[in-house]
Amino acid sequence: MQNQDLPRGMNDKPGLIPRQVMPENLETPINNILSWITPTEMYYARNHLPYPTIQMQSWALGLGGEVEKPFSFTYEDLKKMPSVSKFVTTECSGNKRAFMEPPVPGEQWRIGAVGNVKWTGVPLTYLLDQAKLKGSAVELIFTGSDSGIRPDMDTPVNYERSLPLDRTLLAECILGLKMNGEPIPHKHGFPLRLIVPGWYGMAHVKWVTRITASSIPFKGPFQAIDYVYITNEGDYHDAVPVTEMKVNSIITWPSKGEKVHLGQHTVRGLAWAGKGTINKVEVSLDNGMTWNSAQLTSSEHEQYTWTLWEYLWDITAPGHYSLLARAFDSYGNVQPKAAPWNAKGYGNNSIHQIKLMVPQILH
Ligand SMILES: Nc1nc2c(c(=O)[nH]1)N[C@H]1C(S)=C(S)[C@@H](COP(=O)(O)O)O[C@H]1N2
Ligand SMILES: [Mo]
Repeated sequence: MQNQDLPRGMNDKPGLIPRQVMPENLETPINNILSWITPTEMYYARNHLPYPTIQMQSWALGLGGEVEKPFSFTYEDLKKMPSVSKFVTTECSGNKRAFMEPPVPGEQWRIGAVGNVKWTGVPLTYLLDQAKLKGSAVELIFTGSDSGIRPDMDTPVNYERSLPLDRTLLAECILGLKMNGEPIPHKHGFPLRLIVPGWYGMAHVKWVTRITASSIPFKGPFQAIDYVYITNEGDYHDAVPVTEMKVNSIITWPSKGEKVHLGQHTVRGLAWAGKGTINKVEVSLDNGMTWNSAQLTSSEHEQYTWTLWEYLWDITAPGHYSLLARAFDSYGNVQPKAAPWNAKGYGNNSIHQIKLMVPQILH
């Protein structure tokens, strides 16, 4: 049963932290998740519009625009096509927005708008090769089935995003049919979802129903108003599109306010990057004065996936501690103390800080 059949209002992701009720936005309680793979029911949900109703009897994926041979594929057609699986860490570009200083509007994500799952589906280039793109095509537009009114517009719009016609990028993309080995749950894009490894979440269009090759750059609201880095709200003259994920990491243990006592402890966390892989993670126990190498403990050090890390912390003195963790990627990028502030609060890869008070042992 797809969970679109659940009675309206029934919460099928009870373990998540609500950030907005309508449309539904839920954050993963990431401190509680110790597995490399995020269990599907614990995966964060980010929606701009109400969930769509999908009629499978009439559902099809259309492929048109600047192509020699426009196509329409059924779900059954897609299931018979060549398929690949990829583990992909996807972070919402608004993750860590709650830590932006000064604060910015938007969903106040803390550290849990990120997850790592196995996606299985049809390579995007397999479909493109059948439709044969014309030389005039410069972008591909992916249309989601969800539609609704944005607060800043009068007429309903669908969630739509484009990708540049960059062969290297497109060769990595999957039209996902399965998430962690099962048909994608309704909330995560059933029956078909775009996966763009290494890019922030907004590019991974859910409920994809149409792909349009376009001869002009796409300027839809989820492309040109949302998901751009700007420094003054309302001023788009120097807007830079949000694309690849920046190198980032979080401390998952201890969490803020955790009771930690003298003795040996394992500090734990996660680190990820966009195109690169994680080379190194360092931990500081003294607010960044000195740094120590953490151990990368994932057996999988694949591109596009996060790495678990840990650091043995021997606390010999009570007092106040400020724990920091910073990740380095294979391109030599490192997380900054404070990421560039931007009016919409995207791409916050600032170093995560946990402040703790270790008490005296009372005899
Ligand atoms: N159709 C559609 N696709 C979408 C969105 C959406 O609102 N509608 N949100 C995007 C954003 S911003 C993110 S971070 C991811 C979230 O995917 P999830 O809800 O499966 O976690 O989906 C992306 N794809
Ligand atoms: Mo997002």
